[in-house]
Formats: sequence, structure tokens, C-alpha cells
Amino acid sequence: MALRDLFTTARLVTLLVTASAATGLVQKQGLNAPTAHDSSSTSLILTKSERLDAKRESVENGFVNRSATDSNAIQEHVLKKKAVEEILTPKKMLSLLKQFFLPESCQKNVPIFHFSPMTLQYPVILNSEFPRVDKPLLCDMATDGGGWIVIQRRTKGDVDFYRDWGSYKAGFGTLDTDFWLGNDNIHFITRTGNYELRVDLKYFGDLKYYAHYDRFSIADEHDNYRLSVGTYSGTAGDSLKSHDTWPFSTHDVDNDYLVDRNCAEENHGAWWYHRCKKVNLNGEWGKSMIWFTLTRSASTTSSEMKIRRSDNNS
Ligand SMILES: [Ca+2]
Repeated sequence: MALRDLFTTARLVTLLVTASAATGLVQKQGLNAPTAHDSSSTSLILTKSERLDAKRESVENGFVNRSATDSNAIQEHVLKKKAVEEILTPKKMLSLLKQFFLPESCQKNVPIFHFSPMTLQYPVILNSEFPRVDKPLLCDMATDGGGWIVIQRRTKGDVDFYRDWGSYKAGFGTLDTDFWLGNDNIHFITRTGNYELRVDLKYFGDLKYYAHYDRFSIADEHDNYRLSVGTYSGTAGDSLKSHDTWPFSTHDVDNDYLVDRNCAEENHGAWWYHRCKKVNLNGEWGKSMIWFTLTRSASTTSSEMKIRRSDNNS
């Protein structure tokens, strides 16, 4: 190599080394300890890394928590749905069984299937229509299109009807023989709409008569179950009209018109006595079950009082 060439090479190396030292390229290649600037940068990078890690952890935790929450929610929803289905299914089954064996309503011209052929004409209704009525109802499906709720029945004479206020308030007897549905129950039913009343009577053995009133209701106990009846039609004569607007009386609660007499006690019954009676269908069996226009002072041989919703029947 010529001297000139050696000089040129040495000069280039010198320039390169000087340039490298000036720009710090050698040190930045990590061959030496980091400068303050580098330390700060690294610290910043670590901080960012930690933040990212924390964020990632947070996100992951959040995701885990959210997943757990979602999972719980789904699980809870499934359990609820299952519980509801478990509740509904037996209820639905029970409802179908009830409809099959014990119909829930008693309506005119609506046939009712009943499991016992013996009671086809008088099925027992599992009451759900009147929440405050605490007894099953006897439905007369045989008379005038059916759909009658029987509120009083005296066909056997096996139940004592000479009872006090509390008994008439609550009701007594048995549906398959003789009973009084109860003044509270009669009130709860008749206040739900417009009701008609039919009274079926037997007199002179099995001769049948009836009295129909196009409107019937009784007040609540505060008003002593006051009677309200409408227009009469029928074959037994209009005896009940004379009791219209009068409160109910029993031998222990005298609400009749006569101050010095107790109509319930005298007539061995309980009724909407005035002074005292034209009708006494809760009187003594076979002796004082009077419907005056039909029997005068004699007794009917059986009676049924029944009511039917009149404002939604076809
Ligand atoms: Ca009196």
C-alpha cells in the first residue's frame, strides 16, 4: 500500500471513531452502562409495561368477574325458569284436573261435565269466580237453561235451620242434602253483578211451583243483609215482595218491624221478617216452611232458592 493510501485510511478511521463517539452510537448499542437519559426511558418503558400488565390483569379480572356475573345470571335465570316451570306444570295439571272433575263456573246454557253421573244435574262447582266466597257451590244445570247457584236447599229435612246470626252469616248444612250458603257468601256473589232469583217449591207432595224475580241481592252485614228483589213472575205467587227492603233476622238478632215480638223466634226460622212473614222457607221442616200465596199457613214440602247472573247470560 502506498504511503498516500495509508494516510487516507488512517484519516477515515479517525473520522469514523470521532463520529461514533459524538453520536453515542456505540453506547446505545448496550455495550456500556445506561446514561441517565436511558435509565429514565427504561423506567418509563417499565412503568408503561406495568400499567399494561395491570390493565391486562384488570381486564382479565373484569372479564373473569363479568363472566362469573354473566354465568351466575344465566344460571339464576335457568333456575328461575325451571322453578317457574316446576310450579306451573303441576298447577296447570291441577287446573286441568279440576276443570275435568270440578268445574269452576256455573253459567246458563253452558254444559258442565261432571265425573259423577248422579250429580250431572247438580254439579258441585269449585269456586274460583268469587274469591271471598269460602265454600264450594252447588250448581243447578237442570232448570231453565241451568247456571243457577243454589243458595238454599231443603229437600231432605236432615239439617236444623233454627240457628243463630253467626250460623246464617257463615252458612251451614251439606251440599248434597240441605244447606244455607251463608249471608256473607250470598252478599259477595250478588254484589259482583246483576242477579236473578228463582225459588223452586214443592207443595202437596211433588207438585212443583216456582217464583222468579228478575233482580236479587242482599246487602252486607253492616246493613243486616237487607233484601232487594225485583219483578215477580211464576206459578207460586208473589209472596217475597212483602219482604223486600227488610233486614235479616235470627232468633238472637231481631231486626223485624214489630217492637214487642220476635218473628224469627215465633216462626222457628230466620228470614227478612217484616211483620212477621209471608215467606218462611227457613222455618221448621214440614211445619212452617210457608210461601203464603201458595200454601197459606201450611208448609211447602221442599224448597230451593237459586241465583244466576242475569247481565251476561244469553
Ligand atoms: Ca221484633
